[in-house]
Amino acid sequence: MTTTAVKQVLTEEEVARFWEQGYLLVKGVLARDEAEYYRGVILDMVPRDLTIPAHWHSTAGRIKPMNLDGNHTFDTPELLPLLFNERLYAVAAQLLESPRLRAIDGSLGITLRNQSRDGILSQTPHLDASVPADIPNFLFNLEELQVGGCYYLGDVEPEGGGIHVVPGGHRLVEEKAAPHSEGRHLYNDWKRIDDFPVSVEVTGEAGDFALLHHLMPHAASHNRRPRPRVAQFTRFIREDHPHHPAKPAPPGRYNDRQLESMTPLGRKLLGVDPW
Ligand SMILES: O=C(O)CCC(=O)C(=O)O
Ligand SMILES: [Fe+2]
Repeated sequence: MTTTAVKQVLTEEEVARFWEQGYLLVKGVLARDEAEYYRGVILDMVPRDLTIPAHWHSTAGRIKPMNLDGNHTFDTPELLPLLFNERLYAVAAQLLESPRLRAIDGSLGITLRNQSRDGILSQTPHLDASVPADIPNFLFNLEELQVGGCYYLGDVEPEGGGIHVVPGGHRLVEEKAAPHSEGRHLYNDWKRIDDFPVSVEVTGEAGDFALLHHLMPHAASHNRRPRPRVAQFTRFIREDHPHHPAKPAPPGRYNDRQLESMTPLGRKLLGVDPW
């Protein structure tokens, strides 16, 4: 077992802002040309005749590629490195106060220009917390925390389909859930947060990462700009997570090409090698 020190990549001010606001735009996680590369890989998945495969999701201009088996993780050798970006990992390790993390998710989203007059949001504000919905309440500790969000693989200007968040909303979730015996089940298991303060759009540049606390109410928004918003979602949890304790990747989980694309850090974050 090796112990790796947690590198301090965020300033004290950024760390304080994350805990206060519940989100942080991490600038320049990818270089602009890297972001453009991943953007191209994802856009090339869309059939050029715009026939959207029946097993993909498509809602209000938001296209979510899916695998045939219903899994939303895209871990091809081309996209896999997004799950083990060194800088983003260092940010997550600093916030989670542990170097021993797992990287999860790997889902994708393409938000097309959409003139719907049906409000600003294309989703009800919700949580995707790292806590099973049958658990009575959150623990509100670092072991249970999940930090994650989306890489912006192109500039996201105002009304460009940026993710919406409620500044400080994670603290409001805790305030409501903590004293309640069934806090995990409020707001329909936190899938319909309908009376929280107004949300704001997280804008950013190609290569930035919108990082959210897992108790941050958030929602997708309509894209009013011509260019699609292309995003990849990555999340981090600690190896000692109370509900998802780390297990090694089962033999055969990754093929040779996937294994070749993994760095030593990637192998640990994906459970191929132990920490
Ligand atoms: O695409 C976005 O900006 C957010 C999507 C989201 O939160 C979700 O699909 O759970
Ligand atoms: Fe979500």
